[in-house]
Amino acid sequence: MEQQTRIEDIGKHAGEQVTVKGWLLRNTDKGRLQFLLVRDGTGFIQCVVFQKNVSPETFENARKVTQESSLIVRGTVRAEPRAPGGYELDATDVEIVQLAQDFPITPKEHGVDFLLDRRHLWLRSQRQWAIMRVRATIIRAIRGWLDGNGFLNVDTPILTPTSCEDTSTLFATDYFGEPAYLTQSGQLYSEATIMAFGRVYCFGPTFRAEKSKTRRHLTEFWMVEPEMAYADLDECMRVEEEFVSHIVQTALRERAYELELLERNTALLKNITPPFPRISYDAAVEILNKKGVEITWGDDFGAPHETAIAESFDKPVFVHHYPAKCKAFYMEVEPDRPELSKSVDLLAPEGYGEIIGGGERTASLELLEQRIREHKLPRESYEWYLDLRRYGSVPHSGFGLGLERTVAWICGLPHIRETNPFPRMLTRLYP
Ligand code: NSS
Repeated sequence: MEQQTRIEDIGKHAGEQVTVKGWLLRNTDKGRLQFLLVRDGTGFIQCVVFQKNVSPETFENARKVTQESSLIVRGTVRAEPRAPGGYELDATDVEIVQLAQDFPITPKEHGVDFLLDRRHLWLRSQRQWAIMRVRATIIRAIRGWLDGNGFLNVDTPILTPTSCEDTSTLFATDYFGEPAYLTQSGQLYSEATIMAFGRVYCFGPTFRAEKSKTRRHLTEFWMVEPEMAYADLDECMRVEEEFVSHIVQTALRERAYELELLERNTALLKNITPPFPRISYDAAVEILNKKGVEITWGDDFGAPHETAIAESFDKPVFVHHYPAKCKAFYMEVEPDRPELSKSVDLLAPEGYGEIIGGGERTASLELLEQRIREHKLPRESYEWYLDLRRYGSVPHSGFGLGLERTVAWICGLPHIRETNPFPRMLTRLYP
């Protein structure tokens, strides 16, 4: 096949003849001049087709090519400071690979359900392109930071016999006559692998049958979960702030063009550097009381609470020491105040809410057995997990960062649905 130049690399070929293989995003007809905005997956370039410089066949192709037709354009790269990427292509040849008819997503406004039904086509838009490129960079930043800071990637199963979080959000399936559940979190398994490898992380899809329709919930989302042996709650927060700052700064550095396309106010993100403010649950309740947001001590925070707390800070804020009764069974307790757990959530600014949940895990066998009873969990299924407290139990901590919520925040998106290539929600399993 004829070699193609990626639009991303077009700047290296100024003045040269190149071949671009892609699709037509849109065109402008100026009579003897045709402007074709072409995308190839790596970027966008305006191709200028001037009637007097090309064959009649090429000019006719440029005139008749429709939105989302696949095409090959040959021409010379010209620096053009006013063009978005800084370059244009003076076309000498336009070849149509397939002429698309009536592409359903036009530049006019469409409703979100219309677009989600056509997600397989919607992904081709400039905005979705930008979001997925930021997402991929965030994934690379996540792995890069963990790999470079002593964490070993040890993945955990997706089909599991038990729950890790709230049993009411389990997706059940039939495993050769036995019930099995899609994983809600790899945490319990990572607690096993740290005893073999010290510091680990798992990173993959997780599932929750969330019955509520919100801007922050998917039923299938990706979570990265670092877990650390010999680490307390303080160390957990220290790692989180370094980790999140690295992710944000990498996205700013490597995806400036995409964030500009998304019209993201990046000044707010430049500020995301360690340390992050830390407040206790008690102090958070005080902030809410002062602001007149209704809350009873002991209740978990919902989205409006999280937004109100985060408004007082211009960086993500740690809220630690939640009441034990609003957190999962595995949380360590605070010895001086046993009604509190050694838990910590990280709340993102600008109303994005909780992006990380985590904390210190119960090290004691007796307390864990008691919690399993209190939460009415089937003890047999957790026997292996109890072994971790029987054989060399140590203080340990970890956390889970929701990829899609992080992408929504960094891209400045109003809803989580655009952060996943094919989002799964309460009323959506298609396409
Ligand atoms: O339920 S979490 O708060 N915590 C855990 O699952 C722990 N087992 C993680 C750990 O310590 N290893 O979920 C963690 C994060 C949360 O802060 C969100 O960012 C994200 O996972 N999350 C979600 N994102 C999108 N949709 C849904 N439904 C969702 N639920 C949690």
